This record gives sequence, structure tokens and C-alpha cells, in this order.
Amino acid sequence: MKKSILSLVMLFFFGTMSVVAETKTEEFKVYGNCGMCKTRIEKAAKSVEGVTKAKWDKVTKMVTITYDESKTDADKVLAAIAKVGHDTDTHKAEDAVYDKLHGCCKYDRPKSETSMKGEKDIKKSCCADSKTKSCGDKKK
Ligand SMILES: [Cu+2]
Repeated sequence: MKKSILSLVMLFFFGTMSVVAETKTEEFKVYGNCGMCKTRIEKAAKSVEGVTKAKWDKVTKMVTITYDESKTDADKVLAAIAKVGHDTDTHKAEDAVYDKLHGCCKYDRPKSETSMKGEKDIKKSCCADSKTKSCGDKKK
């Protein structure tokens, strides 16, 4: 008798947990510059199974992701973002991937000083005040 009550309680407990834990929305810092970065970051985040929403803010450099906790976690999403060239506070993009980014997407990296020479000027000329005008088109 005691056992069945216990299992009922357990069932209720886990049942409630799975409903609460279904989706989660979190915010993370993701380094980037312009509209092209936004597209790239959001696309990478959404490519992770379980992610339903991803929105990156160019001004605050924050990405807001909504995902199914039973399918994925923030770590995987940030890893996917880093994979396409954007540093986060927990995952760093590979230098080789970063180097291939469009000139105006070469954000100031938090640490690495390598591969920064000469890139700042390009970035300033196309990204500083023109919003997404020149940065947003998908030239390759
Ligand atoms: Cu960009």
C-alpha cells in the first residue's frame, strides 16, 4: 500500500517536472558586428535540434534562445554558434573560421590578438555607421 502511494507521488513529481522543463529561454553574449552576423548566428542556433527560437541583437550582442531542454542544451547551441565563427563567453570560434568571415563581420575578439592586423580598418569603413546597408548583403 505504501509503495503504491509512493509511486503515485513520484509519477506526479516527474510528470510536473517534464512539463515545466519542456522549453527554456536563455540569453548569452555572442560577439559579432552586423546584419550578416545576425543572420549567421541565428541560423546556426536554429540548426540545432530542439531550438525553436533564436534572436541576436546587434546592439547588445546578446542572443536569446528558446529550446526544448529534453532535446538540447545551451552548451550545444553556443558550440554551434562558435562553429560558424562567433565567439561566446564559453565557446571560442576557430581562428580559421573567423578568418573566413566577411570583412565587416570581423568583430573584436575578446582575447586572441592574432589575425587582427589590418582588419579593424575594413570593419570600420563598412560597419561603423552604415547600419546593415553594406554589411547586410550576402556577397561572398
Ligand atoms: Cu557581420
